Amino acid sequence: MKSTMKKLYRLLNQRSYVIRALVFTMLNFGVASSWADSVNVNAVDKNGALMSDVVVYATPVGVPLPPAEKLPLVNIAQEDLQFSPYVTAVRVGTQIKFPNMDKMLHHVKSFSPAKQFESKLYKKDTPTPVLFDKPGIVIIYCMIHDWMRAYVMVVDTPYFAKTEATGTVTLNGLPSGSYEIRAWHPDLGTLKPPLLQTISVSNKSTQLIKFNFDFVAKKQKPKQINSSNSEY
Ligand SMILES: [Cu+2]
Repeated sequence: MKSTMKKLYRLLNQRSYVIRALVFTMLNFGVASSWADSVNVNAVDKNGALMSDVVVYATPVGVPLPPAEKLPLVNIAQEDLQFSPYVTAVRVGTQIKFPNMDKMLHHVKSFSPAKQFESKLYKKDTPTPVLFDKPGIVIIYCMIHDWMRAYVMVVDTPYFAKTEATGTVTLNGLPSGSYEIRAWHPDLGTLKPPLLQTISVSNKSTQLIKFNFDFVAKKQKPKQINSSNSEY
């Protein structure tokens, strides 16, 4: 493969514009088709059941991260007296807004070292989005409804995803190389590190890896009052 590449690069130095254009196209095709790969990840609990709300992220080893692209504005709503979604994964530098879809007030607050913030009692006036500028786990509370929780995993890599009910995610577009793949679920808490596997991604391969958590995930806490009971 390497000697073929060398020949191609040598051809690039030729004078003929046509040959140069052709070789350039071949090289670009090679980059797109065989130098970027995907990793399929399964997350299962103690009983072997597939797990949702698992954040999976890949960090390249010994290679700088690609520069941050324009990051999307992310939403975590308060809806029917719950945060939705319950778990969110974002790259460092992402802004998140917290719209209130309910008819009552919420008071959103985080005490987490990775991001402390507070948006006091509000209804329709969505506060200014919050910038998540450090990696780490951020737990978000409502100071009025004590069962309400949201978790934000802020990661320093563009390669991340969250499992839905299928318990599976695919990380796409990983350039060849070594990666640390981590899997995190809110029930690990903030003290236990994410589960970790190191893998090597190479040409035209789709890796399949599995993370086994040693617990059964608790459900998002149910709301504890009837929304019509309270002004709040
Ligand atoms: Cu609330």
